Amino acid sequence: MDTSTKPKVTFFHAPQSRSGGTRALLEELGVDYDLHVLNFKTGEQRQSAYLAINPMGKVPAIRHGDALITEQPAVFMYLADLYPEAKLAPPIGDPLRGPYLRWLVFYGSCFEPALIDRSMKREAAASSTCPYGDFDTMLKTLTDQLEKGPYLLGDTFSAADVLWGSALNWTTMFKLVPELPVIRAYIDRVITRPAMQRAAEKDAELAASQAA
Ligand SMILES: N[C@@H](CCC(=O)N[C@@H](CS)C(=O)NCC(=O)O)C(=O)O
Repeated sequence: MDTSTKPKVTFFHAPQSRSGGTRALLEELGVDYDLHVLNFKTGEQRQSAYLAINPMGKVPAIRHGDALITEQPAVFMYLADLYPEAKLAPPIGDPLRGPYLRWLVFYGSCFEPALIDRSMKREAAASSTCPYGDFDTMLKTLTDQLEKGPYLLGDTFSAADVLWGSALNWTTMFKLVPELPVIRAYIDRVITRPAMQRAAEKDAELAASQAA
């Protein structure tokens, strides 16, 4: 598709939140977008204008033409497919397409629920019924893949690494995930990329301007 004919994406974002990963992806994609900043301190995400975008009152969300997309894995898949020239999403037919989808969805369906149970010190459901099995199995599944490296898809850097690199960065910082050497090395590999650094700097500026 010719990029010039695509409607511009509107990105709904709050600084220093989960939507930071989407900001990093947009920076990696190198595309122009409209930024719509929400102020969590004033509860803007719970007001009717934003609930019409995401009834969950959560970021990230994006609007593209008439399409509204929420939930990080869906947002990542949508954006990386929308801009194929950036080569951050293996296309259908590529043997890496399946693993790529797997790791994006694993984030939302296994990692996040496991993380929240752990942070709340909640007893998880029996591993046979729990969506993530148990925390250690979930984490080992991830770290076994990272050991193969350098990225989740081996030598191919993808949008999945933007999501995971960003998420592991804040979750290790908050000590929700152990900072194992394989995890630390992966985070460093991802977050030192120039686009990731630019996104982090812009986000810090935005947080400072909201705090002022
Ligand atoms: N399942 C959602 C979770 C997003 C989420 O939890 N976002 C937080 C930011 S860290 C949020 O918007 N919280 C605002 C609120 O719930 O009031 C996703 O992965 O996109």
